[in-house]
Amino acid sequence: MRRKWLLLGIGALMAVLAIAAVACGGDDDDDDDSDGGNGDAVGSSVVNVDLFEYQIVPDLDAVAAGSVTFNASNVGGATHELVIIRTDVAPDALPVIENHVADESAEEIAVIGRIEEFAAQSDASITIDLEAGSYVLICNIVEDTGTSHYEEGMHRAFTISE
Ligand SMILES: [Cu+2]
Repeated sequence: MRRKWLLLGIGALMAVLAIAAVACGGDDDDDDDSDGGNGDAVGSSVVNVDLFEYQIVPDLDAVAAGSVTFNASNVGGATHELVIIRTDVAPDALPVIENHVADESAEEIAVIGRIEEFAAQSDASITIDLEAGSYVLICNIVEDTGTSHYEEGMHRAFTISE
Protein backbone atom coordinates (compact mmCIF):
# COMPACT_ATOMS: atom_id res chain seq x y z
CA MET A 1 0.00 0.00 0.00
CA ARG A 2 2.70 2.42 0.94
CA ARG A 3 4.39 1.90 -2.44
CA LYS A 4 1.13 2.63 -4.22
CA TRP A 5 0.72 5.95 -2.43
CA LEU A 6 4.31 6.82 -3.25
CA LEU A 7 3.64 6.19 -6.94
CA LEU A 8 0.52 8.33 -6.79
CA GLY A 9 2.53 11.07 -5.15
CA ILE A 10 5.17 10.93 -7.88
CA GLY A 11 2.45 11.01 -10.51
CA ALA A 12 0.89 14.09 -8.95
CA LEU A 13 4.30 15.78 -8.74
CA MET A 14 4.98 15.03 -12.41
CA ALA A 15 1.63 16.55 -13.36
CA VAL A 16 2.41 19.70 -11.40
CA LEU A 17 5.83 19.97 -13.04
CA ALA A 18 4.30 19.51 -16.49
CA ILE A 19 1.79 22.30 -15.83
CA ALA A 20 4.56 24.51 -14.49
CA ALA A 21 6.64 23.87 -17.62
CA VAL A 22 3.76 24.88 -19.86
CA ALA A 23 3.13 27.99 -17.77
CA CYS A 24 6.81 28.97 -17.95
CA GLY A 25 6.73 28.53 -21.72
CA GLY A 26 3.88 31.01 -21.86
CA ASP A 27 5.85 33.45 -19.73
CA ASP A 28 8.79 33.24 -22.12
CA ASP A 29 6.55 34.16 -25.02
CA ASP A 30 5.24 37.14 -23.10
CA ASP A 31 8.78 38.27 -22.42
CA ASP A 32 9.59 38.12 -26.14
CA ASP A 33 6.57 40.26 -26.93
CA SER A 34 7.52 42.81 -24.30
CA ASP A 35 10.86 43.32 -26.03
CA GLY A 36 8.98 45.66 -28.30
CA GLY A 37 9.05 43.81 -31.59
CA ASN A 38 12.78 43.81 -32.12
CA GLY A 39 14.61 41.06 -33.96
CA ASP A 40 14.21 38.51 -31.19
CA ALA A 41 10.56 37.94 -31.89
CA VAL A 42 11.03 37.36 -35.64
CA GLY A 43 10.95 33.75 -36.75
CA SER A 44 13.76 31.80 -38.23
CA SER A 45 13.10 29.02 -40.68
CA VAL A 46 15.05 26.35 -42.49
CA VAL A 47 14.09 25.21 -45.96
CA ASN A 48 15.75 22.21 -47.56
CA VAL A 49 15.85 22.46 -51.35
CA ASP A 50 16.74 19.74 -53.84
CA LEU A 51 17.96 20.84 -57.27
CA PHE A 52 18.29 18.54 -60.27
CA GLU A 53 17.58 18.46 -64.01
CA TYR A 54 15.32 20.36 -64.26
CA GLN A 55 13.42 21.02 -61.10
CA ILE A 56 13.68 22.90 -57.84
CA VAL A 57 11.95 21.05 -55.00
CA PRO A 58 11.80 22.71 -51.56
CA ASP A 59 10.43 20.76 -48.61
CA LEU A 60 8.29 23.79 -47.72
CA ASP A 61 6.45 26.16 -50.04
CA ALA A 62 5.91 28.86 -47.43
CA VAL A 63 7.55 30.06 -44.22
CA ALA A 64 7.14 33.06 -41.92
CA ALA A 65 8.95 36.34 -42.49
CA GLY A 66 12.32 36.64 -40.82
CA SER A 67 15.60 34.84 -41.10
CA VAL A 68 15.37 32.04 -43.64
CA THR A 69 18.11 29.49 -44.29
CA PHE A 70 18.01 27.66 -47.59
CA ASN A 71 20.00 24.44 -47.44
CA ALA A 72 20.39 23.51 -51.09
CA SER A 73 21.39 20.04 -52.26
CA ASN A 74 22.41 19.52 -55.85
CA VAL A 75 21.20 15.96 -56.28
CA GLY A 76 21.49 16.11 -60.05
CA GLY A 77 24.24 15.55 -62.57
CA ALA A 78 24.91 19.14 -63.63
CA THR A 79 26.00 22.36 -61.96
CA HIS A 80 23.11 24.41 -60.56
CA GLU A 81 22.51 27.60 -58.63
CA LEU A 82 19.68 28.90 -56.46
CA VAL A 83 18.41 32.43 -57.02
CA ILE A 84 15.80 33.88 -54.67
CA ILE A 85 13.68 36.46 -56.45
CA ARG A 86 10.92 38.62 -55.03
CA THR A 87 8.20 39.20 -57.61
CA ASP A 88 4.48 39.09 -58.23
CA VAL A 89 5.08 37.59 -61.67
CA ALA A 90 4.20 33.91 -62.15
CA PRO A 91 7.17 31.54 -61.77
CA ASP A 92 7.13 30.51 -65.43
CA ALA A 93 6.56 34.03 -66.77
CA LEU A 94 9.62 35.93 -65.56
CA PRO A 95 11.20 38.27 -68.13
CA VAL A 96 13.81 36.41 -70.19
CA ILE A 97 16.69 37.79 -72.25
CA GLU A 98 18.74 35.31 -74.31
CA ASN A 99 17.42 32.34 -72.31
CA HIS A 100 18.33 33.91 -68.97
CA VAL A 101 15.87 35.40 -66.56
CA ALA A 102 16.71 39.11 -66.70
CA ASP A 103 17.52 39.00 -63.03
CA GLU A 104 19.52 42.21 -62.76
CA SER A 105 17.71 44.54 -65.13
CA ALA A 106 13.98 43.88 -65.01
CA GLU A 107 11.92 46.18 -62.83
CA GLU A 108 9.22 43.64 -61.97
CA ILE A 109 11.63 41.30 -60.22
CA ALA A 110 14.19 41.80 -57.45
CA VAL A 111 16.99 39.36 -56.73
CA ILE A 112 17.15 39.04 -52.94
CA GLY A 113 19.73 36.29 -52.62
CA ARG A 114 21.78 33.86 -54.62
CA ILE A 115 23.73 30.67 -54.02
CA GLU A 116 26.31 30.79 -56.79
CA GLU A 117 26.83 27.79 -59.04
CA PHE A 118 27.65 24.66 -57.10
CA ALA A 119 28.67 21.28 -58.42
CA ALA A 120 26.56 18.18 -58.89
CA GLN A 121 26.29 16.08 -55.74
CA SER A 122 27.29 18.92 -53.44
CA ASP A 123 25.51 21.16 -50.94
CA ALA A 124 25.44 24.91 -50.34
CA SER A 125 23.41 27.24 -48.18
CA ILE A 126 22.41 30.84 -47.66
CA THR A 127 20.69 32.65 -44.79
CA ILE A 128 18.82 35.85 -45.59
CA ASP A 129 16.12 38.03 -44.08
CA LEU A 130 12.94 37.87 -46.10
CA GLU A 131 9.88 40.10 -45.82
CA ALA A 132 6.37 38.86 -46.41
CA GLY A 133 5.57 38.53 -50.09
CA SER A 134 5.65 36.36 -53.18
CA TYR A 135 8.94 34.87 -54.29
CA VAL A 136 10.25 32.59 -57.01
CA LEU A 137 13.20 30.25 -56.66
CA ILE A 138 15.07 29.69 -59.92
CA CYS A 139 18.25 28.31 -61.41
CA ASN A 140 19.43 30.76 -64.03
CA ILE A 141 22.18 28.73 -65.66
CA VAL A 142 22.34 28.58 -69.45
CA GLU A 143 24.71 25.92 -70.72
CA ASP A 144 27.04 26.35 -73.71
CA THR A 145 24.64 24.15 -75.65
CA GLY A 146 21.94 26.77 -75.10
CA THR A 147 20.01 24.72 -72.58
CA SER A 148 18.32 27.13 -70.19
CA HIS A 149 17.71 25.56 -66.82
CA TYR A 150 15.00 28.12 -66.13
CA GLU A 151 13.19 27.44 -69.38
CA GLU A 152 13.49 23.68 -68.80
CA GLY A 153 11.54 24.08 -65.58
CA MET A 154 13.84 25.14 -62.77
CA HIS A 155 11.45 27.60 -61.17
CA ARG A 156 9.27 27.31 -58.09
CA ALA A 157 6.86 29.62 -56.32
CA PHE A 158 7.69 30.38 -52.69
CA THR A 159 5.71 32.41 -50.18
CA ILE A 160 6.85 34.38 -47.15
CA SER A 161 3.90 34.92 -44.83
CA GLU A 162 3.48 37.61 -42.16
CU1 LIG B 1 20.38 24.57 -62.96
